[in-house]
Amino acid sequence: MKSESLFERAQRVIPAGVNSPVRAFRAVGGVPLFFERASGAYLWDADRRRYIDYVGSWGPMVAGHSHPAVVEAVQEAASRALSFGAPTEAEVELAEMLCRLVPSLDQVRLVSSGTEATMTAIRLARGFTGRSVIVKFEGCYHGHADALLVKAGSGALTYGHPSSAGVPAETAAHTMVMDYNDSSGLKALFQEKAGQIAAVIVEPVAGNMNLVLPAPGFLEGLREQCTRSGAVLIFDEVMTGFRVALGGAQARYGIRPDLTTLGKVIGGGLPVGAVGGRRDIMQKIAPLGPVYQAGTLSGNPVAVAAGLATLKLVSQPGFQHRIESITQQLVTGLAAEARKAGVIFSAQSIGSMFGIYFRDAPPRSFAEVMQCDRERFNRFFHAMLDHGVYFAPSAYETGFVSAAHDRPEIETTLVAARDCFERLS
Ligand code: KE4
Repeated sequence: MKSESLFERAQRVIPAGVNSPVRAFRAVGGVPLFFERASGAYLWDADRRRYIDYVGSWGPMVAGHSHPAVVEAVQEAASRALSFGAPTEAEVELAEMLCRLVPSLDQVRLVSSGTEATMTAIRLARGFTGRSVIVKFEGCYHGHADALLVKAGSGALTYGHPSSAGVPAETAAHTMVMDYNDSSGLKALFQEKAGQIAAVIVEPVAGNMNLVLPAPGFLEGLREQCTRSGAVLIFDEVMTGFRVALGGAQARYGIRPDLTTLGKVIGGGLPVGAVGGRRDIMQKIAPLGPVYQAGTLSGNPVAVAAGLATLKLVSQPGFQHRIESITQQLVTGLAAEARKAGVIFSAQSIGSMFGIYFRDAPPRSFAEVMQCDRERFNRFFHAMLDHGVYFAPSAYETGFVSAAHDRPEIETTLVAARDCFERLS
């Protein structure tokens, strides 16, 4: 296999042969696939084998791979310039579109990744409130900024510990890690530490411990506690933005965060992130205010062109409804095939995101995610890969459907799943 020889070559010059850990297939075992081409719902690997793609580059490819309108926009922008390091009309147009589509955005600052967006949101919240403590949730991932690579402390109300080497304990000490969907725990926390909390950052629909939906009242409780205490509520919608609904999870659940971070879809596959929200908070960012933030390629014209073209496609009438319906057909079909084969399995979807679980019901918390049968997922992952169906190479990742997926792709996936579930039972 060409992927094998490429992987050997890659490992000589790139740590673990990959530029982002999850790509190394260490969670599922085996040799990571090296891809060469993508179009619509499909990928082709270095051996020219075709796969139906349910990773979608971890979210960005919501319109389908290499959509002609996006490729054309990128080519046109690139033919004029690759980068200025100066303002352009296109980035104003993108900022205006984001403020129009996402209810809570008064203003927005473009950056080049989701990590940059969340790192900036944390610094903004601390600069705006003058407080230091950040609250996050077990199982939620917000990129790899030091303050967010923190795992739960020993007691429910104790400060966090680094979840990565290289993060100083003093940094982690300002971050508290709570249980996702634990509204009562949150109330206790605010009773004890309200005046110290700069911000709560949350994935309003969790997508980094597989897919976990917010329990009724959880997001409302966050909003209420933050309003009452003056803490900044940050919705990390890097993944959920334009996937859960056109205006993000905040539009679907009717909750108005103070800051929102975005990424993935808004770059259409090229590097774009964004942090935005209440004007009074955004006015604190340099060069207007004392909170520094900068980026050589922020608002890059080629990346912005890809993002604008993608957002124009996702905001077309009927786009969200159609992609949500296809995603529902996928998860309903998978659950039916597993039931027929007698395999303990469940699945759910929201918008164009879906979760598959080797557990009798979709998990509602990090602890329940840990009850999923990971070994069975890994066998299912490889069996489906042999059938030309590419799921995320980890039991703890969300799946993504694009507008290019239709009945033929769903049917092919379900026929493959039927065989794989039978082999598992
Ligand atoms: P990036 O820095 O990778 O652009 O974004 C970080 C990030 C922030 N917030 C949320 C909710 C995210 O899901 C992410 C990144 N998501 C992962 C997928 N689980 C990216 C894949 C990877 O790390 O290679």
